[in-house]
Parts: sequence; structure tokens; C-alpha cells
Amino acid sequence: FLSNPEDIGIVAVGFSGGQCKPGVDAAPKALIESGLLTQLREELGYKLHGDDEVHLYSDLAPAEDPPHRNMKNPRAVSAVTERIAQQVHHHASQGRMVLTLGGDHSIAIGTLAGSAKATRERLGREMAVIWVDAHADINTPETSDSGNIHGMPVAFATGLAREENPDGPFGWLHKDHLVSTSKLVYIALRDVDAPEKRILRENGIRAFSMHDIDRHGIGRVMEMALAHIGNDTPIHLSFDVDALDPLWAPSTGTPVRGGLTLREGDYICECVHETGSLVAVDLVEVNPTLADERDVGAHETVRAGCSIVRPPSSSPTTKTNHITTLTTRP
Ligand code: HAR
Ligand code: MN
Ligand code: MN
Ligand code: MN
Repeated sequence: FLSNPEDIGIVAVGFSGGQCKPGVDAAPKALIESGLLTQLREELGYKLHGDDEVHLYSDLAPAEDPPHRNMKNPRAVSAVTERIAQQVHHHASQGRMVLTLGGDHSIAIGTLAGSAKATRERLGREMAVIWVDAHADINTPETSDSGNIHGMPVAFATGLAREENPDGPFGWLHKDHLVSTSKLVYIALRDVDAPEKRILRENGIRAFSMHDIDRHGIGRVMEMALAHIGNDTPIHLSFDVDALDPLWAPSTGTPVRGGLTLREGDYICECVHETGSLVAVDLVEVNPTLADERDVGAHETVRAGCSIVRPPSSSPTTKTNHITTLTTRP
């Protein structure tokens, strides 16, 4: 049902206001300079749409932005995500797959709103979300300890953190923008706050932790995740680079050990791509300024991010990437 599966809308957002560490705003530029978009365009033959500009949205930051419901930078994050929602909606309405390069994970309030609304309007369908992350990002402003909005995007996207005042921060979110908790699946969780565990349990949200991946293997976990979503359901994939183990992606604001291998991360994306139902992808939380002593961390993390976004170069529709030549004996 993707009318233009070869067309990708690019939204590059250098925004860091959903958390407190500077540097995550430099990610889109670093990803683009390392050749991500050139590869999509020239090697893989996608038609890219966008304004070839990394949006910083500094103009949207209000002069004063005191805490609201305990959130830090509430008006700035609200204004930026509202703008992102419009951009994503614009691309998705024309049947383009939308690739958003963040930025911290608060930007997903905008990407999910834009693609959920466009999917309803264009396909008359409710979209599913696969959230790949070490964290559940489902704190409400009231349950969050940190007040950082990058720990809350799923609560806003599902309506669990609804703003009653339509003129208040995030008052722009309407029911057309929302995602159902029954269509949400988590993969790679390993650092979930106590109130978040309660929210997941009370809403019956499907979650595959690192423990589940160890027990069943990533192959079986992807089968179960996609079975939960159901065939032919439009999918928005939101990939936080901290889902990967810090061995592969150390340059991120809140690394948690015991994560996915780069191959497991790639495999998740390949499986979702193979469904043919992908409507949007976010890649977030790459922070190229948080390098390790040898200064290889940033480079490795950017490379990992590129690997995650890039679809398999042998088209999965031809199934050639499943043929393993290693089993052919002379
Ligand atoms: N749960 C914590 C909070 O609410 C930490 C959130 C974490 N960071 C992220 N998001 N990188 O995935 O503040
Ligand atoms: Mn623009
Ligand atoms: Mn996240
Ligand atoms: Mn995370």
C-alpha cells in the first residue's frame, strides 16, 4: 500500500532540548557527512525529497521557558515537535516513506503525530509503532524523575500524558495524532523506571527486553513482534541508537550496557523493511560530541547509525540476501 516505496522524505532535526547534554544536535550533519543520504540516493536508487537542510529551529525557542508539569523546556519541545509533525505529515501524505534524523528522542512526539495522522487520512488505517530502545520513554510529566522530555515521547504519542489546556505545551496534539497502546511494541528494553513498568503493565503493552532476546533469539522475537502488529499494518520504526550495546554505539547521552549487537540492530530493521509496510523511520540520540578517549566512539556510532538506516543492498523482494553462499561446498 505504499504508493511510492522508492520515495523517501528526509527530515533532519538538530534538536537537543528534550534532554540536558549538548551535542545530539550535531548528529544529522555527521550522519549526512558520512554519506548516508548519498548512499540511499546513488547506491540504492531511492528518490529523496527534502530541503537539504538540517533544521535547528532556534527561532522557535521562547525567551522564557519555565517548567510546566515538571517538564524542562516544555514550550521549545512543543513548538519544535509541532513543526516536525507538519513536515512528516507533508511527506507521508504523498506516500513517501519518511526518514527523520534526530536529535534527541523527544522529536518522536512530532514524527509519530505526523505519520499517524497521515496514515489515518491516506490509508484509513491505524499505524503500529516499533520502539527500539534501552528505555521505554513512557514516563508522563508526573512520573518522570528527570523532567527530560526525551523520556516521555511515548506517553504523549499514546495520549497517556494528555495536556488539558489546548493553549498549553503539547495542547496541539489531537486524537488524529495518537497511536494506540495495543499497536505499540518495544524491543531491547533494559533500563525501565518503576512507574514506567506500571504503565506498561496496566496498559498491556507488548515489550521484548534484552532478557527476551537472550531467551528466544532475535529471529523469534521479530516473528512475535510482527505477529502482534499483524500483517499489512503500516509501521513506524523509532530507533534509539542506545538500543545498541555501547560497544557499537558509545556516543550517546544515556548508554546502557548489555544491549543489542550491531547485527541484531540491523536484523530488526531488515525484518521491518521486508514487511513492505514501513511508513516512517526515526534515528535518534546519536551524540557525536560524546567521544571516548581514543576518539573512535563518535565515528563508530555514526557508522552504526548509518548501518541501521540503510536497507540491505540486495533487494529483499528478490530474497537474494537470504541465500547463503557459505553453505555451497566445492
Ligand atoms: N527514564 C529516564 C527518564 O525519564 C531516562 C530516559 C532516557 N533516555 C533516553 N531515552 N535516551 O531513550 O529521564
Ligand atoms: Mn525547510
Ligand atoms: Mn529513547
Ligand atoms: Mn534510550
